[in-house]
Amino acid sequence: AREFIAAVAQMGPIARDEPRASAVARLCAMMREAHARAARLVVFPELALTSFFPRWVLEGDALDAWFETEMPGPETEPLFALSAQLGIAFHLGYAELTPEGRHFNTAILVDGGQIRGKYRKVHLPGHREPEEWRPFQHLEKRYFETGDLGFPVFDGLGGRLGMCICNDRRWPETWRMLGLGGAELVALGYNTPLHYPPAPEHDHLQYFHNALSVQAGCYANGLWALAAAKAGREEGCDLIGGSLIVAPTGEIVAQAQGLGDEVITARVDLDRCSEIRRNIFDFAQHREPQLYGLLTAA
Ligand code: CDT
Repeated sequence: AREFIAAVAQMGPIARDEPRASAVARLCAMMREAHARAARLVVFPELALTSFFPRWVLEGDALDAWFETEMPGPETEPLFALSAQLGIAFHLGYAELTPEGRHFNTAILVDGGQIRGKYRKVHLPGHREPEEWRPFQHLEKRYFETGDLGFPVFDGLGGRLGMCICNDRRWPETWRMLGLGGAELVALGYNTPLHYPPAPEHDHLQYFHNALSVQAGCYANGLWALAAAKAGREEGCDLIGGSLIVAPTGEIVAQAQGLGDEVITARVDLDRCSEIRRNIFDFAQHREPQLYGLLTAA
Protein backbone atom coordinates (compact mmCIF):
# COMPACT_ATOMS: atom_id res chain seq x y z
CA ALA A 1 0.00 0.00 0.00
CA ARG A 2 1.15 3.55 -0.72
CA GLU A 3 0.39 4.80 2.77
CA PHE A 4 1.70 7.63 4.92
CA ILE A 5 0.59 10.07 7.59
CA ALA A 6 -0.30 13.48 6.21
CA ALA A 7 -0.75 16.71 8.19
CA VAL A 8 -2.59 19.97 7.68
CA ALA A 9 -1.25 22.94 9.63
CA GLN A 10 -3.96 25.53 10.12
CA MET A 11 -2.69 29.00 11.05
CA GLY A 12 -4.31 31.53 13.30
CA PRO A 13 -4.23 35.17 12.18
CA ILE A 14 -1.05 36.94 11.09
CA ALA A 15 -0.91 40.59 12.12
CA ARG A 16 -0.21 43.28 9.52
CA ASP A 17 3.10 44.11 11.19
CA GLU A 18 4.11 40.52 11.98
CA PRO A 19 7.53 39.92 10.40
CA ARG A 20 8.08 37.00 7.99
CA ALA A 21 10.52 35.54 10.53
CA SER A 22 7.71 35.23 13.08
CA ALA A 23 5.33 33.52 10.62
CA VAL A 24 8.13 31.17 9.55
CA ALA A 25 8.87 30.32 13.20
CA ARG A 26 5.18 29.40 13.67
CA LEU A 27 5.28 27.26 10.51
CA CYS A 28 8.48 25.54 11.68
CA ALA A 29 6.90 24.77 15.08
CA MET A 30 3.95 23.11 13.32
CA MET A 31 6.29 21.24 10.96
CA ARG A 32 8.06 19.84 14.03
CA GLU A 33 4.73 18.81 15.54
CA ALA A 34 3.63 17.16 12.28
CA HIS A 35 6.93 15.27 12.17
CA ALA A 36 6.55 14.21 15.83
CA ARG A 37 3.20 12.73 14.80
CA ALA A 38 5.01 10.79 12.05
CA ALA A 39 3.74 12.89 9.14
CA ARG A 40 5.54 12.67 5.79
CA LEU A 41 3.82 15.80 4.40
CA VAL A 42 2.49 19.00 5.97
CA VAL A 43 0.21 21.44 4.15
CA PHE A 44 0.32 25.15 5.05
CA PRO A 45 -2.27 27.79 4.02
CA GLU A 46 -2.56 30.23 1.13
CA LEU A 47 -0.34 33.34 1.58
CA ALA A 48 1.05 31.75 4.74
CA LEU A 49 3.89 34.22 5.31
CA THR A 50 1.85 37.41 5.76
CA SER A 51 -1.47 38.90 6.68
CA PHE A 52 -4.04 38.63 3.86
CA PHE A 53 -2.99 41.90 2.21
CA PRO A 54 -5.59 41.98 -0.65
CA ARG A 55 -7.97 43.42 1.95
CA TRP A 56 -6.07 46.74 1.72
CA VAL A 57 -5.50 49.27 -1.07
CA LEU A 58 -1.76 49.27 -1.75
CA GLU A 59 0.46 50.72 -4.49
CA GLY A 60 3.99 50.37 -5.81
CA ASP A 61 6.66 49.40 -3.30
CA ALA A 62 4.09 49.23 -0.49
CA LEU A 63 2.39 46.46 -2.49
CA ASP A 64 5.53 44.67 -3.62
CA ALA A 65 6.74 44.45 -0.01
CA TRP A 66 4.15 41.68 0.51
CA PHE A 67 5.68 39.54 -2.24
CA GLU A 68 8.60 37.07 -2.27
CA THR A 69 11.20 37.71 -4.97
CA GLU A 70 13.05 34.45 -4.27
CA MET A 71 12.08 31.07 -2.87
CA PRO A 72 13.69 30.18 -0.65
CA GLY A 73 14.85 33.62 0.43
CA PRO A 74 16.71 34.43 3.62
CA GLU A 75 13.50 34.44 5.68
CA THR A 76 12.02 31.22 4.25
CA GLU A 77 15.25 29.21 4.16
CA PRO A 78 14.64 27.80 7.69
CA LEU A 79 11.53 26.00 6.40
CA PHE A 80 13.51 24.34 3.61
CA ALA A 81 16.34 23.38 5.99
CA LEU A 82 13.99 21.92 8.61
CA SER A 83 12.01 20.01 6.00
CA ALA A 84 15.23 18.45 4.65
CA GLN A 85 16.51 17.71 8.16
CA LEU A 86 13.28 16.04 9.31
CA GLY A 87 12.51 14.33 6.01
CA ILE A 88 9.05 15.88 5.76
CA ALA A 89 7.62 17.43 2.59
CA PHE A 90 5.63 20.67 2.76
CA HIS A 91 3.17 22.73 0.75
CA LEU A 92 3.39 26.52 1.14
CA GLY A 93 1.31 29.36 -0.27
CA TYR A 94 2.94 32.77 -0.83
CA ALA A 95 2.78 35.88 -3.01
CA GLU A 96 5.29 35.57 -5.86
CA LEU A 97 6.97 38.49 -7.66
CA THR A 98 8.95 37.19 -10.64
CA PRO A 99 12.18 38.73 -11.99
CA GLU A 100 10.05 40.05 -14.90
CA GLY A 101 7.83 41.92 -12.44
CA ARG A 102 4.84 39.56 -12.65
CA HIS A 103 2.66 38.95 -9.57
CA PHE A 104 1.06 35.62 -8.77
CA ASN A 105 -0.72 33.93 -5.87
CA THR A 106 1.48 30.84 -5.75
CA ALA A 107 1.93 27.53 -3.95
CA ILE A 108 4.87 25.15 -3.96
CA LEU A 109 5.53 21.56 -2.96
CA VAL A 110 8.93 21.04 -1.37
CA ASP A 111 10.59 17.72 -0.58
CA GLY A 112 14.20 16.98 0.30
CA GLY A 113 14.93 20.72 0.43
CA GLN A 114 13.97 21.13 -3.26
CA ILE A 115 10.91 22.66 -4.93
CA ARG A 116 9.22 19.70 -6.65
CA GLY A 117 6.14 21.47 -7.93
CA LYS A 118 4.69 24.94 -8.39
CA TYR A 119 1.14 26.17 -8.99
CA ARG A 120 -0.22 29.67 -9.64
CA LYS A 121 -3.82 30.41 -8.66
CA VAL A 122 -6.20 30.39 -11.61
CA HIS A 123 -9.59 31.44 -10.17
CA LEU A 124 -8.88 34.85 -8.63
CA PRO A 125 -11.86 36.09 -6.60
CA GLY A 126 -12.85 39.58 -5.61
CA HIS A 127 -12.62 42.81 -7.61
CA ARG A 128 -10.14 45.04 -9.46
CA GLU A 129 -11.18 48.53 -8.34
CA PRO A 130 -11.37 49.54 -4.68
CA GLU A 131 -15.00 49.70 -3.49
CA GLU A 132 -15.55 52.03 -0.57
CA TRP A 133 -18.84 50.48 0.56
CA ARG A 134 -17.06 47.28 1.58
CA PRO A 135 -15.95 46.81 5.19
CA PHE A 136 -12.76 45.32 3.73
CA GLN A 137 -11.45 44.93 0.20
CA HIS A 138 -10.77 41.71 -1.71
CA LEU A 139 -8.38 42.97 -4.40
CA GLU A 140 -6.95 39.71 -5.71
CA LYS A 141 -8.01 40.60 -9.26
CA ARG A 142 -6.02 43.84 -8.96
CA TYR A 143 -2.87 42.42 -7.39
CA PHE A 144 -2.40 39.04 -9.11
CA GLU A 145 -2.28 37.78 -12.68
CA THR A 146 -4.25 34.66 -13.56
CA GLY A 147 -1.98 31.67 -13.06
CA ASP A 148 -0.17 30.63 -16.23
CA LEU A 149 0.86 27.10 -15.32
CA GLY A 150 -2.46 25.30 -15.79
CA PHE A 151 -3.19 22.54 -13.27
CA PRO A 152 0.09 20.62 -13.12
CA VAL A 153 0.49 17.25 -11.40
CA PHE A 154 3.79 16.05 -9.93
CA ASP A 155 5.33 12.75 -8.86
CA GLY A 156 5.88 12.57 -5.13
CA LEU A 157 5.31 10.48 -2.00
CA GLY A 158 4.87 7.40 -4.16
CA GLY A 159 1.99 8.94 -6.09
CA ARG A 160 0.78 11.91 -8.14
CA LEU A 161 0.29 15.22 -6.36
CA GLY A 162 -1.61 18.35 -7.39
CA MET A 163 -2.35 21.75 -5.88
CA CYS A 164 -4.96 24.46 -6.01
CA ILE A 165 -5.53 27.63 -3.98
CA CYS A 166 -8.57 28.80 -2.03
CA ASN A 167 -11.24 30.01 -4.48
CA ASP A 168 -10.06 27.32 -6.96
CA ARG A 169 -11.61 24.71 -4.66
CA ARG A 170 -15.12 25.99 -5.39
CA TRP A 171 -14.75 25.22 -9.12
CA PRO A 172 -15.44 21.66 -10.33
CA GLU A 173 -13.18 22.38 -13.31
CA THR A 174 -10.17 22.65 -10.99
CA TRP A 175 -10.76 19.21 -9.51
CA ARG A 176 -11.59 17.59 -12.85
CA MET A 177 -8.43 18.99 -14.46
CA LEU A 178 -6.37 17.65 -11.55
CA GLY A 179 -8.24 14.34 -11.61
CA LEU A 180 -7.76 13.96 -15.36
CA GLY A 181 -4.09 14.77 -14.83
CA GLY A 182 -3.92 11.79 -12.50
CA ALA A 183 -3.66 13.58 -9.16
CA GLU A 184 -4.20 11.28 -6.20
CA LEU A 185 -3.77 13.96 -3.55
CA VAL A 186 -4.50 17.68 -3.79
CA ALA A 187 -2.96 20.15 -1.35
CA LEU A 188 -4.60 23.54 -0.91
CA GLY A 189 -4.68 26.53 1.38
CA TYR A 190 -7.34 29.16 1.93
CA ASN A 191 -8.14 32.57 3.46
CA THR A 192 -11.94 32.71 3.50
CA PRO A 193 -13.69 35.62 5.21
CA LEU A 194 -16.73 34.63 7.24
CA HIS A 195 -18.50 37.71 5.89
CA TYR A 196 -19.06 37.96 2.12
CA PRO A 197 -20.07 41.60 1.55
CA PRO A 198 -21.85 41.17 -1.84
CA ALA A 199 -24.15 38.41 -0.48
CA PRO A 200 -24.18 38.52 3.34
CA GLU A 201 -27.21 36.22 3.37
CA HIS A 202 -24.74 33.41 2.66
CA ASP A 203 -22.42 34.17 5.58
CA HIS A 204 -23.83 31.30 7.66
CA LEU A 205 -22.95 28.89 4.83
CA GLN A 206 -19.20 29.61 4.66
CA TYR A 207 -18.10 26.48 6.54
CA PHE A 208 -20.63 24.36 4.69
CA HIS A 209 -19.53 25.61 1.26
CA ASN A 210 -15.88 25.01 2.17
CA ALA A 211 -16.47 21.39 3.14
CA LEU A 212 -18.98 20.82 0.34
CA SER A 213 -16.51 22.01 -2.32
CA VAL A 214 -13.61 19.90 -1.06
CA GLN A 215 -15.69 16.78 -0.40
CA ALA A 216 -17.38 16.97 -3.82
CA GLY A 217 -14.03 17.48 -5.56
CA CYS A 218 -12.55 14.45 -3.82
CA TYR A 219 -15.50 12.17 -4.49
CA ALA A 220 -16.06 13.10 -8.14
CA ASN A 221 -12.39 12.52 -8.92
CA GLY A 222 -11.41 9.79 -6.47
CA LEU A 223 -8.60 11.67 -4.75
CA TRP A 224 -7.46 12.85 -1.32
CA ALA A 225 -7.45 16.51 -0.29
CA LEU A 226 -5.55 18.33 2.45
CA ALA A 227 -7.07 21.79 2.99
CA ALA A 228 -5.39 24.31 5.31
CA ALA A 229 -7.06 27.50 6.54
CA LYS A 230 -5.63 30.74 7.76
CA ALA A 231 -8.26 31.35 10.41
CA GLY A 232 -9.44 33.66 13.13
CA ARG A 233 -9.78 37.43 13.49
CA GLU A 234 -7.05 38.92 11.31
CA GLU A 235 -6.84 42.70 11.43
CA GLY A 236 -10.57 42.94 12.19
CA CYS A 237 -11.60 40.44 9.48
CA ASP A 238 -12.92 37.05 10.62
CA LEU A 239 -11.56 34.12 8.59
CA ILE A 240 -13.12 30.66 8.78
CA GLY A 241 -11.19 27.68 10.14
CA GLY A 242 -12.44 24.17 9.51
CA SER A 243 -9.23 22.86 7.92
CA LEU A 244 -9.83 19.34 6.76
CA ILE A 245 -8.52 16.10 5.34
CA VAL A 246 -10.91 14.34 2.95
CA ALA A 247 -10.75 10.80 1.57
CA PRO A 248 -11.53 9.81 -2.05
CA THR A 249 -14.99 8.72 -0.90
CA GLY A 250 -15.69 12.33 0.08
CA GLU A 251 -15.59 11.50 3.79
CA ILE A 252 -13.92 13.94 6.20
CA VAL A 253 -11.27 11.99 8.11
CA ALA A 254 -9.80 14.87 10.16
CA GLN A 255 -10.92 18.41 10.91
CA ALA A 256 -9.51 21.35 12.89
CA GLN A 257 -11.42 22.32 16.02
CA GLY A 258 -10.44 25.93 16.63
CA LEU A 259 -9.26 29.11 14.92
CA GLY A 260 -5.59 29.13 15.90
CA ASP A 261 -2.38 27.38 14.90
CA GLU A 262 -3.38 23.70 14.90
CA VAL A 263 -2.01 20.52 13.32
CA ILE A 264 -4.37 17.76 12.23
CA THR A 265 -3.25 14.41 10.81
CA ALA A 266 -4.67 11.36 9.08
CA ARG A 267 -3.38 8.15 7.54
CA VAL A 268 -3.54 8.54 3.75
CA ASP A 269 -3.58 5.47 1.50
CA LEU A 270 -3.22 6.54 -2.13
CA ASP A 271 -4.39 3.12 -3.28
CA ARG A 272 -7.84 4.02 -1.97
CA CYS A 273 -8.29 6.35 -4.98
CA SER A 274 -9.17 3.28 -7.02
CA GLU A 275 -12.22 2.61 -4.80
CA ILE A 276 -13.82 5.46 -6.72
CA ARG A 277 -11.82 5.54 -9.95
CA ARG A 278 -12.38 1.91 -10.81
CA ASN A 279 -16.08 2.25 -10.16
CA ILE A 280 -18.53 5.11 -10.46
CA PHE A 281 -15.93 7.62 -11.70
CA ASP A 282 -13.96 5.35 -14.01
CA PHE A 283 -13.18 8.17 -16.44
CA ALA A 284 -12.17 5.93 -19.36
CA GLN A 285 -15.41 3.98 -19.17
CA HIS A 286 -17.98 6.56 -18.25
CA ARG A 287 -16.99 10.09 -19.30
CA GLU A 288 -18.69 11.48 -22.43
CA PRO A 289 -16.35 14.35 -23.37
CA GLN A 290 -17.83 14.72 -26.86
CA LEU A 291 -20.82 16.28 -25.10
CA TYR A 292 -18.85 18.64 -22.83
CA GLY A 293 -17.92 21.28 -25.38
CA LEU A 294 -19.57 24.12 -23.43
CA LEU A 295 -17.06 23.55 -20.65
CA THR A 296 -14.24 24.89 -22.78
CA ALA A 297 -16.18 27.45 -24.83
CA ALA A 298 -15.19 30.99 -23.84
N1 CDT B 1 -8.52 33.76 -0.84
C1 CDT B 1 -9.66 33.44 -1.48
O1 CDT B 1 -9.64 32.98 -2.61
N2 CDT B 1 -10.80 33.69 -0.80
C2 CDT B 1 -12.09 33.47 -1.40
C3 CDT B 1 -13.04 34.45 -0.85
C4 CDT B 1 -14.17 34.61 -1.75
S1 CDT B 1 -15.00 36.08 -1.52
C5 CDT B 1 -14.16 37.24 -2.40
C6 CDT B 1 -12.66 32.07 -1.24
O2 CDT B 1 -13.11 31.51 -2.23
O3 CDT B 1 -12.71 31.55 -0.14
